[in-house]
Amino acid sequence: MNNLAITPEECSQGQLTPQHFETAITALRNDGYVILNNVVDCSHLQTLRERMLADVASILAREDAPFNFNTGNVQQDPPPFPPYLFRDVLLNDLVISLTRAILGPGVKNSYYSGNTALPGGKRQPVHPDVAQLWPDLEQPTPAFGLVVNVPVVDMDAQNGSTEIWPGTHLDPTCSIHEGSQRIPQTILEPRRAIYPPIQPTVPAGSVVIRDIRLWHAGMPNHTDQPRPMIAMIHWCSWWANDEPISFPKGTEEFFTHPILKTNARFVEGDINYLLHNKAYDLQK
Ligand SMILES: O=C(O)CCC(=O)C(=O)O
Repeated sequence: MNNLAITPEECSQGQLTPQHFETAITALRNDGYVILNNVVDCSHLQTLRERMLADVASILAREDAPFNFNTGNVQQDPPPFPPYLFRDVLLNDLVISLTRAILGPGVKNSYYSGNTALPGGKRQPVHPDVAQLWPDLEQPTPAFGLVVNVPVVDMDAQNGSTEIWPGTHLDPTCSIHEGSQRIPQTILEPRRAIYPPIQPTVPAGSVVIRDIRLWHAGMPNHTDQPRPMIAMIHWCSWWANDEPISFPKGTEEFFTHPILKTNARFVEGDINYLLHNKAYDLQK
């Protein structure tokens, strides 16, 4: 069971029922992902959606637009300042209870960006965001990073819901030591026969948590509207390869949380959030 209907009581108490907690942890450990429905206020998403859809044109106007793999998917940060900062997005207690349970004490968020699937784009190659840390593992290691995706619109196969390959976070075949994070076709096909990929329907208000090693791909968006999706990364405390996120001075209090540390840099003045990403492995 990977898709959980979270109740208003769980949201208001900031705590999953023991049964939901157990199911979510088992899904994350065994399949590498879980979807929590109804955990983000839709009015918050509407505020984000209006701004993010308006921002798409400015990002695409860049000569060096930050496309990922191909021009169908662009890296798009949400506006990192009020009135666009929401606790149920950035510091969601239900999400944190799970990421803390998997990643241990000192869990930290070091990423606040997103992916926008553009109308008419191609699919991405299947890839993990970070592969196994060691080559030729006999046993996969425990999780060290979890991606927390917050779709800003309803997401399904029509508008390019992310394709995910359940269980592949435990596959030892590909490590960070390979030149490319693209999973070769010769590995994909046998895997497909064991456990084929899925493209889940994810209503706005849901959060998808996935092991950062899980194979996945951005998919074509067959509609005429961009599909923005926020991405955060929760890391175990000892992960050292992360960068602080820039937020404006004056928002320090917002990020105070008893469990999740936000790896933030609080800066004076405007944050040029539409300029800071770079293209990744782009083959036009
Ligand atoms: O936009 C998506 O659905 C996924 C994008 C992605 O996986 C990536 O750009 O690395």
